[in-house]
Amino acid sequence: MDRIAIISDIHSNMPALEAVLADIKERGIKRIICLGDLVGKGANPKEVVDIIRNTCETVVKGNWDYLVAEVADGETMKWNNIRLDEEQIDFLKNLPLYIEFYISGKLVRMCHAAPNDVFLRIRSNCTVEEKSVLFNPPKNGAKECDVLIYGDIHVAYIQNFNQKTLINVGSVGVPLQVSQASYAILEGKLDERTEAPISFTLVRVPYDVEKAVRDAKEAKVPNFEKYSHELNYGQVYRP
Ligand SMILES: [Mn+2]
Repeated sequence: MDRIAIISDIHSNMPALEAVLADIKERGIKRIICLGDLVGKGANPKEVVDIIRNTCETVVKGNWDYLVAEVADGETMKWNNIRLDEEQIDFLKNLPLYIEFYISGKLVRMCHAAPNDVFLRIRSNCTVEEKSVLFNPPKNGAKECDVLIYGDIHVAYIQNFNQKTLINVGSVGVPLQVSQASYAILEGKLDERTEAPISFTLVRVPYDVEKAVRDAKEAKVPNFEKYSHELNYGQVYRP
């Protein structure tokens, strides 16, 4: 069996990323795919981009990666942009929007929010009809996928419907509902077109939330109150 760890939405949170990478290593998993939103919100955009480049075999583009590297408008995006060097900006600009491969007879597609749109937000409580668009072929000649794995909403869940499986891996750096870093493990026979056993695991990893909050305060990240609320309570901040 082949095992792949899928991480997403690190948002510059180093203590959370380190805890997740240590857990992946402890389990002996060698392959890691990242579903975007490396930067934004937390204290360490530069360090996080470097670590992700060195540890992940594939990285897809998130909405924050796009906004920080390619738009850089507004206080938060500028704060992140100026902390990255030219090579890191180029790396974020050139990320693909999705990747796909076969595992245990299933065509698996992975993206940040939707295969062709980093801004389409499909929440866990959306209807099956709304969620179904994620399985559509992203370009002419592509196929409908069997399994779609995404990030963006920071809420981890697995749902089966209409012979398909939809998985959100949650967020490493700004996890909602439970204040522990979230990621997923996919296990099956890689590049196998014949159906075989396959498994999807959602993992939660405790990490030093206090340190992440302290680092962000010291770094004077924009919207610190909102960020610390999200880390401490696992809820979107509503003042
Ligand atoms: Mn995000």
